[in-house]
Amino acid sequence: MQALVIATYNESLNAPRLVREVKELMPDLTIIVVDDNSPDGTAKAVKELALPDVHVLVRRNKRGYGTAVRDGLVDACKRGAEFIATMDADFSHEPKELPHMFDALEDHDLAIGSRYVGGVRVMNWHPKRLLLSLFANYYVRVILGLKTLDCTSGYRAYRRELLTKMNLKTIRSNGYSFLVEMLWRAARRKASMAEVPILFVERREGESKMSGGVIMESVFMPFRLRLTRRM
Ligand SMILES: Nc1nc2c(ncn2[C@@H]2O[C@H](COP(=O)(O)OP(=O)(O)OP(=O)(O)O)[C@@H](O)[C@H]2O)c(=O)[nH]1
Ligand SMILES: [Mg+2]
Repeated sequence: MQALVIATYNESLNAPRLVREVKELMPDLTIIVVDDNSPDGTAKAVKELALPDVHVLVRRNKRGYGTAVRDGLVDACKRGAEFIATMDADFSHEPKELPHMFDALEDHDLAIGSRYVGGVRVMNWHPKRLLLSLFANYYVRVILGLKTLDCTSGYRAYRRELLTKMNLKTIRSNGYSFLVEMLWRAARRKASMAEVPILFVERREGESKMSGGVIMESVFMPFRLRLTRRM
């Protein structure tokens, strides 16, 4: 069984459309939307689609991207999914790439939808944002010794066996750091990883959740991961 986890916060303009599009493309896919009680009614809008195998987990308040994805992954495992993908709700990750992500899991433990493999593919990003992302990726590769060109892409697919080895309960980072920590844990468990080329498109609807706190977490977290390994 294959599943998809989508974290949402105030995505009522995007999430129902995305879920419908993905279901048209892959009718048998189980979709788990993890919403933090969005004031704009995202959860209700997805539930109203009343599509088969679409589940909405509503958490009481806004607790961040990382823990939302983690809760979704745990839920997907409980439901018996073998291959589990994650994507953003805002159409930055194109549904048509999803089958390629699952295909890559046939011979890998982890598939990363990569903006930077074989050249840079991002649309409508301010150059400052692109530079920040490229720098952040270089930074974590150097400090953590990761080989992946796109360490902060949230478009991914994991094999269940890998997730069960990764001890998700103890993951503490929450923003982009969550993505880096997941990669680090996978690398330490000798996971085989595929970078699947994707085109990343900046969101059209809804507001950005990029914040100073998220950036600061990303600056310190790679050091924390290295230090805890030493201890
Ligand atoms: N459940 C939950 N989802 C979140 C939270 N923060 C962000 N998300 C969702 O996580 C996904 C990624 O967040 P984005 O805001 O798109 O992050 P980004 O792509 O780096 O930045 P922008 O697209 O510029 O806003 C989206 O589907 C968001 O709705 C949160 O606190 N809780
Ligand atoms: Mg986005």
